Amino acid sequence: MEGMMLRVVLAALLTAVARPSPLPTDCSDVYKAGWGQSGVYAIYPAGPTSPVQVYCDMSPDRIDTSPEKWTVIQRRQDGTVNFYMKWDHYKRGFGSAAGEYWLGLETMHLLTQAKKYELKVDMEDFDGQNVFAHYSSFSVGPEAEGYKLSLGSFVKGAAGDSLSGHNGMKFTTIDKDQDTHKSNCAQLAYGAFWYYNCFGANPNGIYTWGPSPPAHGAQWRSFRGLEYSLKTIVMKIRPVAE
Ligand SMILES: [Ca+2]
Repeated sequence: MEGMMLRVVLAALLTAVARPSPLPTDCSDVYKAGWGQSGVYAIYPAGPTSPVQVYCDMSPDRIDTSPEKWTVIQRRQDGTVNFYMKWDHYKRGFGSAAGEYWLGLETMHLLTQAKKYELKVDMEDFDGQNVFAHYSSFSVGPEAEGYKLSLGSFVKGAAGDSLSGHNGMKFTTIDKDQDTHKSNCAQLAYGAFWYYNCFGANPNGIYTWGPSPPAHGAQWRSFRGLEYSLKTIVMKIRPVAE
């Protein structure tokens, strides 16, 4: 009897030790852990030894006012961070989660293989117009497949759909050409993205404060066209159907 009791107690102890720690993998988890303010948080999509700084957009939903729990994966807002970077930077991420940054393709892959996410792209021009484009799903494949983009359907948004053409494309940087153009679109467009031949959206293009030479800015074709670099552009994801 005593031996059996001991085994029961040991089993209970082992269960307690083996239970995974409640480290957040995204901003939805951050919110569930009790943090409801927008700001910079650490998430752990690759496990407890690999924290990643991220900006969580907890701004209230316009309809039911509950926080939206978006995980920001890319943000341009003032031109302070150089986005004309090479493959290794786009793989690992760069910039500051408190300002402009790119989360990193590997982290995007880890996040989006673990849960199904939707994507919203917020943008603003220098005339104060705020628009967005919302997509039903967003995921990034493994590095072995070139971090291929899988994008769901365009749901809504006054920005219009300038991203669907990028669906199924591998990621291209100045030093890794995986696009369908005979040249390298990252070199032609001064950016890095899931280019095809070449793009409808160039959110990582050179920050040029408004009017820009054709195909040189942070651009969204169906909003301000390809001769205008936006004031802000933010890509953010959250789990579908929560
Ligand atoms: Ca090419």
